[in-house]
Amino acid sequence: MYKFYYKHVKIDVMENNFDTIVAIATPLALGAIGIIRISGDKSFLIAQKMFSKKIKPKRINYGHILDKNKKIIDEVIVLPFSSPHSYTGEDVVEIQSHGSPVILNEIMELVLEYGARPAQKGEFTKRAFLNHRIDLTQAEAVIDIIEAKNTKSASFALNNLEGVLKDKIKSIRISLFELYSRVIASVDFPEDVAEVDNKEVVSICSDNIQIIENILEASKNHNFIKDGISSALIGVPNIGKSSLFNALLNYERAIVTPIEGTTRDTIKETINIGGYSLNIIDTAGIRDKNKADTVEKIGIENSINAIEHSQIILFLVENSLDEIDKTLLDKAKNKKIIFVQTKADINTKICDRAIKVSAINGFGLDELKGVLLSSIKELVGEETDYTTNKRHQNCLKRAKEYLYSVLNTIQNEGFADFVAMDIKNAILALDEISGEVLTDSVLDNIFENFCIGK
Ligand SMILES: Nc1nc2c(ncn2[C@@H]2O[C@H](COP(=O)(O)OP(=O)(O)OP(=O)(O)O)[C@@H](O)[C@H]2O)c(=O)[nH]1
Ligand SMILES: [Mg+2]
Repeated sequence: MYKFYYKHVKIDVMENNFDTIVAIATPLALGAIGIIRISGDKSFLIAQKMFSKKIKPKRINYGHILDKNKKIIDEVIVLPFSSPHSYTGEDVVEIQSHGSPVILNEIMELVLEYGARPAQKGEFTKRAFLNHRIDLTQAEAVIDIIEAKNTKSASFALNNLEGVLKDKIKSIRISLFELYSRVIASVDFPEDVAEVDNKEVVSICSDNIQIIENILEASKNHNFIKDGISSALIGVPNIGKSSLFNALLNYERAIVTPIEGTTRDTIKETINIGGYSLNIIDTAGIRDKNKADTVEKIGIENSINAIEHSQIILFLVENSLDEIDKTLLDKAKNKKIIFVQTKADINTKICDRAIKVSAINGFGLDELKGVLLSSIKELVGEETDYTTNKRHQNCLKRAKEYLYSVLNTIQNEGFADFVAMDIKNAILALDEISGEVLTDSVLDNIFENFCIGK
């Protein structure tokens, strides 16, 4: 049972004596290859008991997995990784079998019978962290890579795994730690160590506040990149919203009919534009509420909500921008607006400020996607090469508040002890990001989001 960590040293915990764990690391579905991963002191021993030949270290071992009666379960490849040169830092064996759920389960059961226990979610990565192979930002990057919905998120998460965020936080920490050491030395040994000039303290803290604020500012974009940007299709009934929605998705997702009020509920789907996720929302046509029935009225309310929750609004018109309801335009005034003129294949009217498209023959779709991409890029702003999650952002906000408190103390001519205490607290908040200080519950919370076998 781990209670508390400080600089990776466990306090009030049992010996670092992990048992041996096993999991099927690939999805339990039909596939060419399936992988079973074993980690812990007994992993080599267990693998040897079930393998047809002597397992050679640092080699790709080809052979068979045999059950307790020496009957062949499957033809496999066994990859042994000796501690500390493995994913978890412990002895690890990966068994590559055929990707059959039946075989994978049979091998898994055999490993359990020979003394391993089933791994919990994220337990392999948790061990990599506890064995100091990676810090917490890198462990979180693993799940971000697995869950990435677009190439951008995947590449930023990969950078985190390589340590980009870790190094960024480390450089703030180094500067604050150096300052803290000098301030605390002057407090503890006033006769021997000169006081640190307040101007210098203010300058170092202000610089670091600025760096933290820049990271927090960029984090808004991280959320956009990770979860996607939302875009609602808005317009009167029958204007062609669902048809355009289907054309952008490239399949018939929404029902299209010549009957006004066909779409009742909002439908959301995600497409990939230039490596970004765009969540497109098809909405109910908005018309005079008095003409609509109860179901349609609810649909209209949902459409208004869709405007409020989207960053890009596509207003669809047939002939002119005057068709757009003024109150809806008003609701979208802080959003990116794109005007689209529909049914270009049969519509000859000219509407200057709108992009002409046809959902029937695809005319204008590339132009529309180009404009969508520029709008996404404007919203995302300057990209960073790393990403942050809510937990990191929370710690950064706390570190920033402590540094502001330092500035406040100095402005009010407070004691140097208080200055030292606040700098120390800022450092501790930063250490939570890397996982050098954290509690069991934070750790459990992070790894609960993982899948089994990772
Ligand atoms: N010729 C032509 N017809 C289109 C085009 N887009 C839509 N339509 C037709 O217009 C009618 C209405 O299309 P929908 O896509 O259902 O319109 P909507 O805006 O979703 O309508 P509601 O869901 O009722 O609000 C259908 O008969 C479509 O076939 C287009 O680009 N060209
Ligand atoms: Mg529709």
